[in-house]
Amino acid sequence: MFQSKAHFTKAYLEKFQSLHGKGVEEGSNRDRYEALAGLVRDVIARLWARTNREYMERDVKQVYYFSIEYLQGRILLSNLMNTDMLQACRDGLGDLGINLEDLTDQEPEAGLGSGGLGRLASCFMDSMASLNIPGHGCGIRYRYGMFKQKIVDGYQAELPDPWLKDGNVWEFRRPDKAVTVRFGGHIREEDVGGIRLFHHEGYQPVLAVPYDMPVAGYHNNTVNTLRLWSAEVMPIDTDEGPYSNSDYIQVMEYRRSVESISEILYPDDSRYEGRVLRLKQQYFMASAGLQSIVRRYKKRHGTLVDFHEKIALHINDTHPVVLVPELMRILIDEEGMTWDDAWLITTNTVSYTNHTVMPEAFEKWPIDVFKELLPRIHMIVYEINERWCHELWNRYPGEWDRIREMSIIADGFVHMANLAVVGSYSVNGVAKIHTEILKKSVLKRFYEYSPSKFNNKTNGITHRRWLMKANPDLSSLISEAIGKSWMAHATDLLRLKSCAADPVFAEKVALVKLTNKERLADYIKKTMGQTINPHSIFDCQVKRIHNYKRQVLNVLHIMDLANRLRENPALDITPRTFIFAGKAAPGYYAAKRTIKLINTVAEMVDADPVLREKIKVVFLENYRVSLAEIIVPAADVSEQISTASKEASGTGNMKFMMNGAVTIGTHDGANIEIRSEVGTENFVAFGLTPDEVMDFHKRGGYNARAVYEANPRLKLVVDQLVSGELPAGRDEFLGLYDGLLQHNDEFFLLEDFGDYAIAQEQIDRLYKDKARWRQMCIHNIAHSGEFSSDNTIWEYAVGIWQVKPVIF
Ligand code: 26V
Repeated sequence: MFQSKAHFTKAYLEKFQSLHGKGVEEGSNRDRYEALAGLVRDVIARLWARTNREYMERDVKQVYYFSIEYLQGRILLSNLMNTDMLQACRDGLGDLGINLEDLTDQEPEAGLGSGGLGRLASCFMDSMASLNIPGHGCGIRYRYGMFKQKIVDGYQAELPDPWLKDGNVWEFRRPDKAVTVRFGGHIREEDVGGIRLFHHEGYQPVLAVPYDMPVAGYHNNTVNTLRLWSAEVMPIDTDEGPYSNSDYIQVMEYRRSVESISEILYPDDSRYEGRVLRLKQQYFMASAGLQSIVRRYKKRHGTLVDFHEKIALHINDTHPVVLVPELMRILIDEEGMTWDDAWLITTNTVSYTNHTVMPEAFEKWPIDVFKELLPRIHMIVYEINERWCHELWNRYPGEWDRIREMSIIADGFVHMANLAVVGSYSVNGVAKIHTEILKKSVLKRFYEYSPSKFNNKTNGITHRRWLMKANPDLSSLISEAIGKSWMAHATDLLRLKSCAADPVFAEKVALVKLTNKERLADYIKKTMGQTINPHSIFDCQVKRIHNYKRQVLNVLHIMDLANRLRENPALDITPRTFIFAGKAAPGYYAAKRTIKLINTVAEMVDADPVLREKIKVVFLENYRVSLAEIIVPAADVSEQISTASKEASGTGNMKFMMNGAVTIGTHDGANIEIRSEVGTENFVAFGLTPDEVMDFHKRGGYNARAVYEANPRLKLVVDQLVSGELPAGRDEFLGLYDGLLQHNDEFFLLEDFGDYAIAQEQIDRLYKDKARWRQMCIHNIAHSGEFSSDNTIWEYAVGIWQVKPVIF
C-alpha cells in the first residue's frame, strides 16, 4: 500500500506510463483518472485474492445479498479512503500539480438503481466489508443505468445513461465463471426406476457472464465481491443455441432477444408493471447467481446436504424471489433430493426484506406468462402452492377467504410476496412502524400463521460515504473534538453531545455548514446559472417524486408564504432557499406535473421583487448519488413529509441528520425512530399519525373539500393552482387540483397543511436563535451513529444470517 507520498508518486507515474505509453504531463484528466483508479485497483485486487483465500480455507458461512438494484455512485474516493491511501495520494498528486477532485470527477457513476432500495443495497455492501463479514452482492450489469434527467421548459425529459461506454475500471469480467440460464421450451417427464426425471427441452439458452467488482472494507484488509451478471449469446461452437438449424436472421434475432435482458434498468417506482422482460431479468439474476454459488459450494463440499449451514441467501424485496423455486429445482432435478429434503434446505437458506406497503407495488405475474417463460419453475411453484394450501386447509378448515389471501397462486396470478414469505425463514420490515404495519395489516395472515418469522431491521446508511466522504471538513472537526474512533464505531459520535453547549465548537460547525452551502451555491451557479444566497436557510427535499412523498405539500406551503409576503412585504422571516431534486418515473403523469409545478413556482418567485428578497426555489436536475453528496452536507432543513404509514423507512432522512440538518417530518418510517433518538426538542414533527391515516382508510370520514373550505389560506393556494395566476397554462395543474378536491386528496395534503405551516414557522423561529439552532444540529450529528448501516448489518448478521466476521 502507498501510505507515503514518495512511494505513491513513484507507483503512480509508473502506472501512468505503462497504461498510456506517455508521460503524465501529456495526459488528459481522464487518462490520469484511469491510471489512478488502475493503481488503487491493483492494491485492492491483492487484498481481494487474499480475502477469498481466507474465506475458502476457513470454510466460513457466507451471505449472498440478491438485489435487482445497486446505486453504487462513484467509488474511487471511497476505495482510496478505505485502503488508507487518500492522504498520500492527495499530496503526491498535488506535487505533480494535479488536483485529486479533478480526477474523481471523471469517474462515470454506477447508477444501477432508482432510489432507496438500490442505495440501501450499496450501503449494505460497504458495511458488510467494513465489518469483516463474508457477504457478497449479486445483481445485474445493466448496460444503461438510471436515465439522465434534463429539465426542459420546466418539464422532465429522460435521456439514456450509457455509463459503460468508456469502460469501467472497477470490473473484472470472468468468462470462465459463466453459466447457462434457460428460458421457454417445455418439460419432458420420464420415469426411471421409480424416479421421476424432468428434462427441459426446446429452451432458449442464455449465457450469463459475471463481472466482479471489489468492495473494500474500511482499514481492515477485507475485500468482498459484488457480482453483476451480463446476458450474452451462447458461444457459436457449443451445441446449445439456435445455430445449427437457423438462418442468419434467426441467429441475429436470438442475439437481440438475449442481449435485451441486461440492457436497461427499469426506472418505475410508481406502480408494478408486469413486463415480461422484467421477469426475465429476475430469473436471469437469481438463476445465474445461484448456479455460481452452488457450483463453488459443490467444488468445496462435494454435496449440498448442508448447504444452509454455510450459505445464507437474502432477497432485497421480492424481485429475486424466483430464487426459491430455482434452488428447489437444483436440489431436486440436479442433485436428486426428495421434495421434503430440498424444501427444508431452501427454507433454511432464504430470508426476505419487504420495502413497501403500497399495494400497487406488490409483484404478481399472470400464471400463463410465468408458465411459458419458466416452465419447470412454474411446476415447482405450483407444487409449493399445493402443499402450502394443504397445510392451510388443515390449520384453517373452511376459512376460504383467509386461504385465498395467503395462497401463492390466486386469481390467475403468481403472488411474489406470498412466495417470499412462504419460502423463507425470516421476513423483515425496514423500520419499527413499517414492521408493525406488515404484521397488523399487509401480511397479517402470515404473521398470525408464523409470528416468529417476522422481525424488524431498521435501515441505515454508511457513515463512511455520507459523512467522511461527503463532508470531510465536518469529519475533521468531529475528530478534533472527540478523536477518530467514530470512523470505525459510528455510535461513538454520541460523544459530541458534550460539545453541543460549547459555543466555540458550535461556531466551527456553523462555519463548515456555510462552506458546504457555498459549495452547493457554486454548483448551482455553474450548472444552472442561478444565484442562491448561502446565508439563507437551505431547505431541502430531495428524493424520488411521488404523490405519497408529498412534494406538492411543500409547494403549497411555499405558495402560502408567497401570499403572506405579498400581503406584508415586511414579514419577518429568515430568507429561505427551497431546494428540490428527484426523478419521476417516465410514465407517472402526476409526478411529472409536480416537477413542472415546482419549476413554475420557482419562476413566479423570481419574477416578483418582493418575493425574491426572501425566498428562492430551485429544482436541481438529474438527482443521483454524487449530487446528493453535495446537497446533503449543505442542508439546514431536511423535508421528510410523506403521508404517515406510507414511507417504509426512508434513508435520506438519516443522511441529512448525520450532516447536521434539522428534520421537519411526519410520524412515518424511520422519522419516528430518528425523533425518539435525537429527542423531540431537536426534531420538528407535524401531521397525522399512522393510526389516524389507517383509520381514515378503514372507516372513511375524510372530507378534503371541508378541510379546504375551512381554511382560507389553504383555499387560496389550492385555487391558485388553476386560477391562471401561475406562469403556466391555466389547465397545467388541473390534474393535481382534481386529485386534491375531486378525488378526496388520497394522501391527506390538505389535512396536514395547517400543521405543516405551523411547523415551518417553528423552523423559522428556531433558526433565528443561532445558539439554539447550532445545538440542534450538533445533537442530530451526535445521535446519527445509531443509523449507521454498520449497526443494521450487525443485526442482520446476528439475528438473521448467523454469519460471523472473519478477521485476518
Ligand atoms: C415503490 C412504490 C411505492 C408506490 C407504489 C408502487 C411502488 C413501486 C415500487 C416502489 C419501489 C420499491 C420499494 C422501495 O424502493 N422501497 C424503499 O425502500 C427503501 C429502503 O428500504 C426505504 O427507505 C423507502 O422508504 C422505500 O420506499
